[in-house]
Amino acid sequence: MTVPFPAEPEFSGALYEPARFEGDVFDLIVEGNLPATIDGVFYQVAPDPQFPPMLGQDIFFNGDGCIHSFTFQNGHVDFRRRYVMTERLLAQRAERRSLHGVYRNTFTNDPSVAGISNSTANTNVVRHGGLLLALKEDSPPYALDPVTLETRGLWDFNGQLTSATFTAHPKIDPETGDLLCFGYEAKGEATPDIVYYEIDRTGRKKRETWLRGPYAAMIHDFAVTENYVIFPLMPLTADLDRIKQGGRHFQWQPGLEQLFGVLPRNGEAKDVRWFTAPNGFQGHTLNAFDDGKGRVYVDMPVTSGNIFYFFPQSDGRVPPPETLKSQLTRWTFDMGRPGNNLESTPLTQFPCEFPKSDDRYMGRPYRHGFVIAFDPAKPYDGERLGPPPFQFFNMLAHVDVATQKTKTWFSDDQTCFQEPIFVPKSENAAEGEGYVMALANRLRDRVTDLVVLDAQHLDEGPIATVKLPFRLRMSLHGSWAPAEH
Ligand code: V55
Ligand code: FE
Repeated sequence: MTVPFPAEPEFSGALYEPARFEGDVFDLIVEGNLPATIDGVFYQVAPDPQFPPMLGQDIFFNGDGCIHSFTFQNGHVDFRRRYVMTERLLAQRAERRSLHGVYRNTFTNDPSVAGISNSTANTNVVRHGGLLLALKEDSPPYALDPVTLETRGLWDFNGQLTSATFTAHPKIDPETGDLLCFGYEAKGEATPDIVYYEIDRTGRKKRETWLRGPYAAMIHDFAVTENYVIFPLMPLTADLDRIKQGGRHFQWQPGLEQLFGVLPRNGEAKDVRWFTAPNGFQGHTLNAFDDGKGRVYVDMPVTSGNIFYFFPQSDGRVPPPETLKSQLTRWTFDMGRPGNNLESTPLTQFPCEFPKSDDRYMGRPYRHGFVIAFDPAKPYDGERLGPPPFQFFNMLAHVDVATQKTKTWFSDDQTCFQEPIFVPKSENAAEGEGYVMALANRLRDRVTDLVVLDAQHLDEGPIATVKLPFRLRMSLHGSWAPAEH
């Protein structure tokens, strides 16, 4: 018998109540006009705990990864949802209960799962080398069948992966199709080691560079330009003693600066330069590029303090979310001069996250960014829905980073958007010409839609709404994989 989930915000409400199902819907109902030329698959992943937490509470980041695929062909959309059959989920299913304790702390797990992978495969999903990779930054990827979503198992790139970990935010080089990726805590729990890899489109490792940070810290996302790799070390540090004592993997450090390691792509550890900026929370990277003369530009939302309330500072404190200031920021690193030559310029004034650009311009000069944003002045049905939940975003936004002109779309007083993706209109369409797709969780109606908008006219609202006949749980990242025919 599986008991109810705890009545905690992490497990309740229309966003966070676990959904737990697997299934298929053939030919979803579509309202509006879905272009028949959209041809490919939108993959996406939600942390979705199979069982109530062993310790009676848990954080969102520790849920079992469940993959969504939306397959677009000839104006039709088919849906599939499957759990990643991780070693840890299989062990839980055999016992019909959770066997896992504190997030990224294997010392708190049930002894029966010692020695099996701790990965939940719950953070991002990308297609590479004929496989679908489900990613969690504490572990190697899981490989899945891109069509059936059946789990093949942990994937070490045919023995080429030398690190204990692999990022959830790899990039694809638009010229070569190479997978540009890294691991942090790469030699094991709380180690300051970082590795950078380039793996070609057939799965062959072309580059491997090892370096060490001054301390072990979360490096959730990163950036790659034509000539440089940028590692943002967040003021969230890992400490093996704390972990061994059963504590949290990460702790916010209000006294630490934002740290950036900048590595020439063809360089070695001795070539890394470290830049710092005042304490703050480095978010996901929108895009980055360099000018060929040593100036490196990295665009990302930056927040004035700790967003991750579940990784408090040592005295247990977390700032109330409404006291934090957040904006899309352009960092400029000058590699041509010695010293801490790092400037920051705001690109927008409103809080936003889950940024995506046109992948064909990854690491190259670009203009178009797509984000989800929060406008607290817009109507919200707090009477029925309670206070806005963690990661509540009520708008989709298009930011032209050249002109800083922004177009937004607000749906209604119950809708929370998930990370948008950009789908080019055709292979050769101009940058940013295409569609933006995003899941829209209708909190009051307890259903989820997939909205499709013209990327250049977000303010006009969806051209098509793909209807799911149920609610999906809060999700994280995804990607577009064009049809291969
Ligand atoms: C993040 C999410 C994670 C994680 C570490 O959003 C960082 C950031 C879903 O898991 O393990
Ligand atoms: Fe992320």
